[in-house]
Amino acid sequence: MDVIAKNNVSVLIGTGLSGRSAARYLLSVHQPFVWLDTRENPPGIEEIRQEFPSVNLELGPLNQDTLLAASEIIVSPGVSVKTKEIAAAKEAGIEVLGDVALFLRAAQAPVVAITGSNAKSTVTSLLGEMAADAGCKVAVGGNIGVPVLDLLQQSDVELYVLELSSFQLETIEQVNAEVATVLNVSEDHMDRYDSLFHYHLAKQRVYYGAKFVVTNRQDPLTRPPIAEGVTEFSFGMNAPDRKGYGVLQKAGEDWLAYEFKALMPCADIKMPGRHNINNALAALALGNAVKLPMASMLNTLRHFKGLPHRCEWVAESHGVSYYNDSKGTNVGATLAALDGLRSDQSKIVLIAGGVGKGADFSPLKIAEKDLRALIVIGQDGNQIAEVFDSGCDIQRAENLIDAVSMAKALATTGDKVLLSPACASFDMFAGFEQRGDVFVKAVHEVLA
Ligand code: UMA
Ligand code: ADP
Repeated sequence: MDVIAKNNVSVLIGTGLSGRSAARYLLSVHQPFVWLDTRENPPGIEEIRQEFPSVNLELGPLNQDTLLAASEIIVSPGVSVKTKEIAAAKEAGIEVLGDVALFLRAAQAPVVAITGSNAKSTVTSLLGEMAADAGCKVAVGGNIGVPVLDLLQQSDVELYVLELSSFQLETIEQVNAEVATVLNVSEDHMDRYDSLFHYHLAKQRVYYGAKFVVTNRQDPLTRPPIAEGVTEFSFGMNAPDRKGYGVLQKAGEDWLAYEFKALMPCADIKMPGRHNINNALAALALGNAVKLPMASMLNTLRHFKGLPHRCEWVAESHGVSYYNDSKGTNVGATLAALDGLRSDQSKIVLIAGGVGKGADFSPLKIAEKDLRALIVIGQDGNQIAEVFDSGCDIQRAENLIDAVSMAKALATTGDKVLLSPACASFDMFAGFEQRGDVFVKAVHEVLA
């Protein structure tokens, strides 16, 4: 340990977005570091060499001696802390942390910490918009795509709204958020976690040190293990109870409500799909905890139309609407999208498939009654097809343009065509954005 203290050289692992952001931060605070990436030739390495000419880079399999000589190890979220060499360094007493922990050490404003298997980006952006609309100087970042350390460059920030993934939470001891939430928990990243239990444990870390917590009444896995001394608000699509946000009936209409008070008709929410009512309620609960004015938050709900690739309305033709939910990358997300768009009067043609990440697709079976047809694509599409028997028409497409043409032929007036793959996209696309863009283009081409 003495040697470690004398060296005072950090090791940074990962040359991706967060790694680069951390490297800039370490240089700005004059902290010496060695920069590692487990890949011999990580993407963008030439630009990195140009931007950081003075940094010592070690590429390829992790060198145990380099790690054991570190004063601390800063690990990018894409690299598991269970990696043999990192685990051994931790065992030897070296602190292992991530860019979010570095950020939390330096941040000077309250933090809203948002995690969950699904809806993180939607709720994070919505809350960011609510805060900005209320005149608060807010900085939004994290897993949503803006590395947290970049947020420190913004001046006079009054509130940080952070989307945190389970990967990021693995490397934080205490988040100490003003308010923290686990929005929902369903299976994801089973290629990185031993079980749902371990994934759930990582998510629960968001609550460590929180002043307020926001939980989902309809998902017990979102409850913190011990909530003593912490004020808990809840949200859910059912009638709210004490400190609860939920849905009440008023004059035959569904209204957003807090405790017994109806706030606004759900129909006034601009975001599409019933599942977004739940997201609106979660954002209201978080906003309330950081004292955003209710009237202003409700106004935001009237104009915030949601993020692209999340149940995004694309087009309508012959009474059939097309939705792009390319961000539906796991079973829970696709179930929420199907439930959000379902109606007793019509059916859904679902386009699904891609890289399954070791998921169990059987929960999708519950939606069979709502499906006009299932069109599978990609590497693990057939695994999804196996879940359904004769309840709906099942076809296989080799690409999205064929899938959309098939969907058009199968849908009847009033139906919805939904791309919500329940899978990652990397077998066919660079990411969910590209998959969604290709789908949107295919819809316009097929309908032209
Ligand atoms: N990698 C290696 N060796 C390394 C470092 C990385 O093989 O030494 C690989 C990883 O396994 C991964 C890829 O490189 O496949 C990128 O990993 P990274 O840690 O460098 O990722 P960043 O570019 O820094 O982006 C990360 C988040 N990525 C991951 O957690 C994988 C981004 O979330 C996040 O937006 C960004 O930091 C800024 O905070 C993306 C994501 O997919 C959107 N997140 C997962 C999700 O949402 O499901 C958790
Ligand atoms: P994340 O950042 O957690 O991936 P997003 O807001 O990007 O979350 O939404 C991803 C997908 O999750 C959406 O495309 C939709 O399929 C699904 N989704 C949205 N809201 C919910 C919800 N409340 N519960 C479960 N799934 C949801």
